[in-house]
Order: sequence, then structure tokens, then C-alpha cells
Amino acid sequence: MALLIKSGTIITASETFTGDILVEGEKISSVGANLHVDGVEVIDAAGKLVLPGGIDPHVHLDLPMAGTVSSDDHYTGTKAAAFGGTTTVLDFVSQDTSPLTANVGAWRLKAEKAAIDYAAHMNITRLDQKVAGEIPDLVEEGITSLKVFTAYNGRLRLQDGEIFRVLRIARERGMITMLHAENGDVIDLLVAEALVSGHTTPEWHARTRPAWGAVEAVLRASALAAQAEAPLYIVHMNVAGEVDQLRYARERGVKVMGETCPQYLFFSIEHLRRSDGAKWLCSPPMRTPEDNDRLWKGLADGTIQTIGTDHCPFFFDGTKPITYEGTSIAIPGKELGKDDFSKVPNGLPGVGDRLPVMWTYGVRAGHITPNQFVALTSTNPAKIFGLYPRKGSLLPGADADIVIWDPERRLTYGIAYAKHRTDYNLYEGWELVGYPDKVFLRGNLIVDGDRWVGRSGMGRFIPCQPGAPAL
Ligand code: DUC
Ligand code: ZN
Ligand code: ZN
Repeated sequence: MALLIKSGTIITASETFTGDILVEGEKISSVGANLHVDGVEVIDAAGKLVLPGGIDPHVHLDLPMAGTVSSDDHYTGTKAAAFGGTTTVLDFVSQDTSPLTANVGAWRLKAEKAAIDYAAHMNITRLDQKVAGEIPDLVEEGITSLKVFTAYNGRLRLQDGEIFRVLRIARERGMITMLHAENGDVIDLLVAEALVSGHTTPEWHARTRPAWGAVEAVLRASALAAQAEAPLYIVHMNVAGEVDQLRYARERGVKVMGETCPQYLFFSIEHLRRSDGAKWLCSPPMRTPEDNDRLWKGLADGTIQTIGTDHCPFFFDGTKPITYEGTSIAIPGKELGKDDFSKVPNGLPGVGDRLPVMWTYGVRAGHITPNQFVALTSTNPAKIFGLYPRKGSLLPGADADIVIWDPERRLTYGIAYAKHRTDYNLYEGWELVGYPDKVFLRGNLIVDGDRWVGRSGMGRFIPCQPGAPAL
């Protein structure tokens, strides 16, 4: 049956107005004032906000790392996302020695159990003539974004000349290159020195990955993008100086865009110094309160275009099982590095936290407007990665991915609410005002208050379209 969402405060990336949304099948069919349609299910959204479903441009699901695997798979991670108001995620396909399209095929099989819609970026971590020739095949597969790394020597890193080649191939095919910006040479040396000196605590993870490495890598890659006349997207920005370099390049016409994540807005190296500091251990690391401030300003003034999460959870203590959907489960996690920070699996939970935390501590705290919130967490990721207007909009013809948001709901957040399959939450005890009330995926109700009414396999692969605009 068709669905009419009535009298909500509709918030898009550019407008706020009171109106109705008619959903027919999987699509939004009209948006307007006082829509009257007979024989439809009506939801009264008066007093509520109506938003396009969140799009998380950066998650890692079921990712093998450091002798274990990230603890959310494509079902549990997407269910957690849905509870937080996110209806599409972009995951990463790892490259091995098979053809790139075979890597995509293997990832597609793993992703089939997703409960919300999903798309993917391809990691390019080894480049030769053959791989270069295979990159254009990805467009046919619905993958139009390529992630490269200036760190993780001998594993994931490409050299500058290789990054330049990827940028040029991407430009020719209407694709976009994404950059993990750190200095692998410096990191490897500092990690080895720290361990020899007996520095093993999580704090040393940050101390061996200096902020300057991120800053220079952003400028270096922006310069490569300028010379390749290609678009570039800097992932997980975490340092004030990165924002300055991004701004410098953008002011000179380089098509470079940036993403940050909530953890880089709220936390610092101080959190790594706690006795449970490994909970905050991810790459790149958290920096300083001054960096938090500059990132907030970068969001507010438009220098940074998106907020992702880099969701990649591990148990804090993977020797102790939790109960997930009635079943006891334990997955080795951060305890693997209790005597050596370099052995702690890198990553954090966050996909479900993103919208609720950013609403209270971003919008209500006055850092960003409600329209910027929608732009940063939904519309801009959709535009940059070729999913717009099907995703990230409330326009007629768009997928009916809709969040009815209760701006008055108050709760004390933490693992009691977050649905990630892990044993901790970074925002434990944080007071929230505003929370998703109902979440629709292509017209299907999947979250109803605190109730899960979605299911594994409901998510669909959404191909990214080439030729997306640089924002
Ligand atoms: N950083 C992490 O902390 N985990 C997964 C991948 C990444 O870039
Ligand atoms: Zn990265
Ligand atoms: Zn990542």
C-alpha cells in the first residue's frame, strides 16, 4: 500500500519546510503541502523531522585485520546503521592478486546479507599494467571510486607516480580517487624505534603516526590531483593542517574534497592515554582539541564536504562473549595488542552513532545547521559517489529512504541503544536529544522506534554512476 507521511518538518540539504511525502512502492512519488490521497497508509509526522536516509561514505564490514576480523559483518553493521538513521553504506573491496572484477564478485557475495542498501569503493593497493587495464572494468560493475594509500608500506601503499597514474585513469573514466593520507616511511621508522625503547601503550600508536605526515600527504596528493587534472577525496581527515591544505588546494581550483568522522571531532590523544585507551585506537589516530576545533570549522565553512565513520569495530575484550540476537559471540579484538600497540586491530564502531551524535553535538550545539547536517551525512556523499538523486534526496523519483526523526527524544546513549556487534561504545553515557523514530528503506519500514523490523538480505547493491560532480 502507498504511504503518506504527513505534516512533518522536511529537511533537505538546502531547504526546511512543512509538507507531506507520498511513497508509492519503493519510490517517493510526490512532495508537497496538503497532499490528499485516498486508500493510503498515513503517518502523522507533525512535530517530527523528515530527513533523507543517511549515507555513510566510509565503512569496513567483515574486514580481516591483524589476525582477526572486524566484528560487524554486512548484516550486523547495516542493522546498526539503520537504527542510527543510515540507509546506505559504502564499503571497500580489498584487492588481491585476482582480477579486480573477481575481487568485486567475492565482495558482492559477502555483502548479500546486508539489511540496508550498499555500494563500494575499490582499494588499489598494487598497480601494474594489468591492474591499470582492469580499472575501467569497475565502472561496469558499479564501482567508480578508487582508494589509495600513502602509508602501510609493503602492504597497501602506492608510490607517488602510481597514485598519479591512478588519478589519470580515474579522470579519464569519470571515476574519483580517494586518499588515506599518512607518511608510511616515517611511521614505520617511529614504530620500530618505539617498540625497541619499550613503548607499548596505545598512546604510542598516535605518537608514531605524526600529524605532519597527514598534512604533507594531503598537500602532496592535492598537487598530484592538480597535475592530473583529476578529482580527489581525502578520507578521514583528522588534523587542522589537513583542513588548511585542503582549503589551499580548493582555493586554487583543484577538485579536492574532504571527509571527516565523528571520532576526530570529539576525541584526542588523551583518550588513548586511558587504561582502556585501545578502544579509541584507529588509523589515523585522534589528535588534539585544537584539531577538533579546526575540523568543526572546516565543516561549517564548507571546506569539508562529508562526515563518514570509518566504522571498523573490534571487541575491546574478545575473550568475553556478548549476546547478539540471542546468541553468545566473542571475536578476538583489541586484547590481541595488550602488550604491543602495533598489534591492536585498528578501528572503531561508529556507523550507528553518526547521526544521533552529530545531531545533538553538531546541530544542537550550534556547529552546523540542520541543512548542513543533511548535506554532510547524506546528500553530499550521494552526489560525490554518483548515487544522487536516487539516494541522498527527497525528490520525486528518489528511493524512499526516509528517516522520521523525533527531535524531542531524550536518552542516555551507549551500548544499550547502539546495535553494533561489539562490547563497547565510544559515546557511553552521552546525553542525546533527538533520535530516529522510524526508518524506511525503499518504502519498507525497517526500524520502528526501538524495534527492528528489517531483515538480512533486504539491502540491495546500488551501482555508482561515473561522471559525478566535484563539490
Ligand atoms: N583505519 C582503521 O582504523 N581501520 C580500518 C581502516 C582504516 O583506514
Ligand atoms: Zn584509511
Ligand atoms: Zn577506512
